[in-house]
Amino acid sequence: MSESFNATDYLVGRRLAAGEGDRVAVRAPSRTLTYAELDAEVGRVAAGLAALGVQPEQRVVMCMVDEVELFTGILATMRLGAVAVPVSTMLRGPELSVLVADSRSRLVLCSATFADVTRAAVLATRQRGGDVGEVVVTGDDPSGFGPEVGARTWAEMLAAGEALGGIPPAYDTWDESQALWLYTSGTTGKPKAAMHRHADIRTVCETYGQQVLGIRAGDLCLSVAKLFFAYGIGNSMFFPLSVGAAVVLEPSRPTPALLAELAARHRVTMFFGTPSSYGPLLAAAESGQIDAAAFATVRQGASAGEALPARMVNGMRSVFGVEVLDGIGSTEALHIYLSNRPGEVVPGTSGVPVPGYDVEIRGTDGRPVPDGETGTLYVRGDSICTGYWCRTATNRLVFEGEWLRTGDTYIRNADGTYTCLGRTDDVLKVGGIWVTPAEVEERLVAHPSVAEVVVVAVSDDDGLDVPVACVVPREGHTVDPEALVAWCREGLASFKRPRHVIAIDEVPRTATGKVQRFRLRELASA
Ligand code: 3SK
Repeated sequence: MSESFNATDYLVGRRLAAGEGDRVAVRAPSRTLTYAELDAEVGRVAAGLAALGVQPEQRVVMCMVDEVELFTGILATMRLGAVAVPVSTMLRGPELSVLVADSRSRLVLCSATFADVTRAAVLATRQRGGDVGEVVVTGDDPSGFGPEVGARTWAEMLAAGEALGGIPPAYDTWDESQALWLYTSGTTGKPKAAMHRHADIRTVCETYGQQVLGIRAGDLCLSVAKLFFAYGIGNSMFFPLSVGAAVVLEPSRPTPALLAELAARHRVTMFFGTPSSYGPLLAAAESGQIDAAAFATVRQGASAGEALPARMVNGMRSVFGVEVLDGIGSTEALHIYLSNRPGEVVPGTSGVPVPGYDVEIRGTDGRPVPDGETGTLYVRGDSICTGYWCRTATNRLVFEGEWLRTGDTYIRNADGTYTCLGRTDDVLKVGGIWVTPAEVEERLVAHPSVAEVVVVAVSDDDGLDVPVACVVPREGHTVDPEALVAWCREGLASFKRPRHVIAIDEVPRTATGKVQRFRLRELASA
């Protein structure tokens, strides 16, 4: 029999019961909320959602910036026993429509900035027979939606809740009840919702949050990844609230200058970045654009999304004095399951398993490989999602009993740490020899003309894989294919050199920051 458990009680209500309601929970540009104020606001939003007809187990899509409305919208939805579905704010109307229709959401919450995208998505969903009943938009002007969509404002939703006369009691959810669906496009490009239970939220807080990060009540968290990412919602909501700590929410895109300003102004203690943000931060400090002292109060940094190059781990330590724990997680696991530990960082590795998780590296025969041999990483632990919503065929491939097949190629080192070698499907065999794209990329990115590079396999005329480098040039440089191939010949075994080099404007990434190699493969084969 499942236990009664509601993640919103665990994250917010518990604090009030402990007499800690006056602690600060959220600092957003619009306002600062204590735990008592957050609890009251979550109650008001829950009443508004109930007034709009939201029932337990129904899904509520949220296309919103990181602000108080998204924060309380997620918590209120879970409190009602309904399922919060925060989605990427980078989507276009047709892409958002796919998620609204797929999740069978009858209500969409959106920030005013995404009114156009949401309007297009709702119209497209209805056109394909989807039943989106209501849209609620922040701000005070819903007129842009027009009469055919008919949105109401956030304030109108709250007023409808007040008219109901009181805050609805928290629904009696269980450990097993659905709480949060997060869409992941993965590297195949097809979005699917990873379904998470209320208990999964408690698991990630009590494992990575408390046993690896050691997050505590006095902490103030700042995350580059937004709340709609699994990485972001853990960093900015689950971990701080689970211990009575606070979070800084920032709706805009986090440039190095903005991150430095926020870190200094709020005296941030925990900073959560990604490899694509640590690079620009280091460059900005080195060029004098930001002052490294802005991060002086940060006691711990973390990184995920893709492997953090050793030079960035070392750079963050020497330039900012910040120890960064690189780790790997996934939307399916809700958060990080392999991570470096404070005081024991091994740069260039993903560290060791997080307590509560087991990992295995399996070869093509499905059996665990010995240390030092590469294979596909599998993970098991209590926060693994119950599956993808309505994706039976994919579920049968990805979830093998208790184990999740991550699709990442890993090696276990002699010291017990694990190193990421890229996606399982990315490793190439050139002339019968395995070539790891990461190795060729590391060489190319050391060239002064290269800002970013991704190496993919493309079939040649004989149907054999050859490495192709897709290069984003540094500002003020152009891509010189011959010079770059010569550079690789100089620094690598010749068979590893790219056979072609193409220039690209930017590296395409998934919502969680993973490189979409399939897109580059398409581009390189065209
Ligand atoms: O990509 C990752 O490493 C990750 C980490 C935490 C949560 C979600 C993801 C995708």
